Amino acid sequence: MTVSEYMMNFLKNKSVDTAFVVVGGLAMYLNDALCKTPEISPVFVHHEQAAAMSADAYARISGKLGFAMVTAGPGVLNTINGLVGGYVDSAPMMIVSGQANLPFAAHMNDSNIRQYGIQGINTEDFVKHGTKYYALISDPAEVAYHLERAYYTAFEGRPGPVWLEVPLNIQRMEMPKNITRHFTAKENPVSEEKTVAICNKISHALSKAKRPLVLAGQGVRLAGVVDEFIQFIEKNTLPVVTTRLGIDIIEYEHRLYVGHPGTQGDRAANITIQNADVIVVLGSRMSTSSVGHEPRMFGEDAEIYVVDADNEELNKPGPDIKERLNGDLRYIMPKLLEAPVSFTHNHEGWADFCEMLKLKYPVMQAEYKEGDKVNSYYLIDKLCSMLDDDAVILVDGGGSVHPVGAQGWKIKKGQRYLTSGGLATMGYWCAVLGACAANNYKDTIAITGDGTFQMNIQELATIKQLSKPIKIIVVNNNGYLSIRHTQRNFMDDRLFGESPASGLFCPSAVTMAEAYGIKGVRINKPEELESKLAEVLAFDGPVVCEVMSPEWQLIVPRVASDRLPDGTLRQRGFDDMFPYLPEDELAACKYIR
Ligand SMILES: Cc1ncc(C[n+]2csc(CCOP(=O)(O)OP(=O)(O)O)c2C)c(N)n1
Ligand SMILES: [Mg+2]
Repeated sequence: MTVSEYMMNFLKNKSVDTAFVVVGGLAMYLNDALCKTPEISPVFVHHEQAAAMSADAYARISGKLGFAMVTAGPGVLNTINGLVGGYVDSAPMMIVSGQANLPFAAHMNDSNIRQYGIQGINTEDFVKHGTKYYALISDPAEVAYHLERAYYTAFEGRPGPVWLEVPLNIQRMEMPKNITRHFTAKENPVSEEKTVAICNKISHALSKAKRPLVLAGQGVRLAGVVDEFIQFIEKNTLPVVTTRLGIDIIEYEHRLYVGHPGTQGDRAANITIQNADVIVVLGSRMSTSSVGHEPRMFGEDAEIYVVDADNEELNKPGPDIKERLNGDLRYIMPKLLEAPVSFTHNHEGWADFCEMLKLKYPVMQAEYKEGDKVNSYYLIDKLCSMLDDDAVILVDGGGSVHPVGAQGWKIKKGQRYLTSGGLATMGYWCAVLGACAANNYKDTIAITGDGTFQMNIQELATIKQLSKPIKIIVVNNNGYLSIRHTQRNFMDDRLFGESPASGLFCPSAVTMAEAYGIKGVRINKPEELESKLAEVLAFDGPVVCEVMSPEWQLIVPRVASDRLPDGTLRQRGFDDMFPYLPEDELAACKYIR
C-alpha cells in the first residue's frame, strides 16, 4: 500500500464519503489513490476555492469531516479564501495537497527562497493562519501519526480546518510494514470540576435574574448539544436569541425564540438584549456583527456570562463581560441541563414580553409585497413558507441576501441554514455543492445576489455535471445594492463600480444558466413569485431562478451610525434601529415589571 492509498483508506474508514477535488500533476498519486477508493465520491469542481468552500459546507451540515484535495502551488493558493472561511466559521475539514518533491519542499521550508521545484511554494506560511494543524509529510512512517492527529484536531474544542501536504515522491512510496508512530489524544482533556464550576456560576446568575436571556451561537450545534440546549431553555423558561450562524438551532415559532440580534439583526432581538439583566452566551464568539460596532453598548443593563471553547475569542475586547468561561459545550450543556436553577423572581411575564416583541416587530412588512419588482424580504418570506421541514438552505456571504436572509428567514424545526459568517465572502453560494452532498443529494437551495453570483460562476459547470436538484435563487438588483447604499449614505452619492452606469456589468443569471445547459427561470414581479417558485422547487434537477428586485431596496432594520462633523461615525443605541421608532414607542419598549 502506498502513502496515498493509506491516506484515502484512513479517510474512508472515518466515513468520509465525498471529496471536493481539482486534480493536478503534483497530486497525481493522491488523485489516483482516490480514483481507486470508490467509497469516496469525487466532486470535480472548477476552482479550488469552491473545493474548500464545499468542504466547509459539507462539514457544517453533516457534522462529518469535510475533505478537499488540491494540487501544489496555484492549487494551494486558490483554496485560501475557502480555507480561512472554514477557519473563522469553525468547520472541521481537511485539505490534502500535493507538493514538489521533498528535497525542494524541505529547502523551501528552511529558507526564504521565493520558489523551488515545479509549482512549489512554501505552503505552510500561506495556510498556517487558516488551519488548526498543518504537516508536511516527509516520511511514510509518519503518515499515520499526522492523519490521526489532524483528524482529531479538526473536531477537538472549537473545530476548524487541518492541512496535510504530501510531496510527489512521498505520495507514491510504500508504507512500512509496521507503523510504529500513532497519535494518542489526551484521555480526558476536560476536568469535571471545571465543568461543574462553570455550570454553578451560570445557574447562580440565572437564579437571581428577573430578565434572563440566552444568546446562542453555532457552537451549540458544533458541540452536538442542540437537544439538551432546547430542554435547558424550556425547563427554565429562558427567552433565546440566536446569532447568524446559530440561526437554525431553534425554530422561529418556538415560544421562547425572540430573534436574531446584530447590526443587521431584527428589532425584537436587539430590544430584548437591551432589556435583559442576565445574558448567558453559549457557543458564540460575539462577533462584531452580532454585538455592534460599539460593543460596550451591547446588553448595557445585563451581567453577561460567556461560555466559549476558544479562549482567544473569550479574551478579546468587546462587551462588558462579567464572567469569561472557557469550556466545551459538549461537556457543559448536559451538566447545565441537570443543574437546578431556583429562580428568586418569576420571569414568565418577561418571556411573554419578549414574545410580544417578536410578534409586534416582524421583519417582513405588508408593503414589501407591493411594487413592480420583488422585494427580497418578500422573496425570503415566501420561500421559507414554501420549503419543507427538512430543507437545507445556503445563503451567500456577500450582498444584501446575507442580512435579508438572516433577518427574514423563519426557520422551521429540522431545517438547516448555512452562510459564510466571519468572512461574509461573495461567492459562497457555490458551497451548495457541499451542502447538497451532505444532504444526500436531496433538494438544496442557495440564495445569492447578481453580483455575488459572478464569483464562482464556473461552478455552474459542476452543478450541471452533477445534475442534482440544486436550486439557485439569484436576486437581480442591477449590481451591488449593498455598496450602492453605502455610497449614498457616506460618499454623497458618488456611485462607483456598483452598476453598469458606474462601470460594473453583471450578466443575467438566466443567460448564465442557459450557457451552462441549466434550466433558467425569471421572476419579474410579485404576482409571479409563488407560482414560479413552485415551478422551481418542483423541478427535478438544477435550476437557476433570477428574481428581479428593486435597485434601491432598503435593508432594514439596522443599527445606524451618525456621521459626526469631524467625519467619524458614531453608532446609535443598539435598540434604536433605523427606521427609528418614535421616541415614546422606543421608551415603551423598556420592560417594567
Ligand atoms: C470576496 C468579496 N469581495 C468583495 C466583497 C465586498 N462586497 C460586499 S457586498 C458586495 C456586492 C454584492 O452584490 P450582490 O451580490 O449583487 O448583492 P446585493 O447587495 O446587490 O444584493 C461587495 C462587492 C465581499 N463581501 N466579498
Ligand atoms: Mg445585486
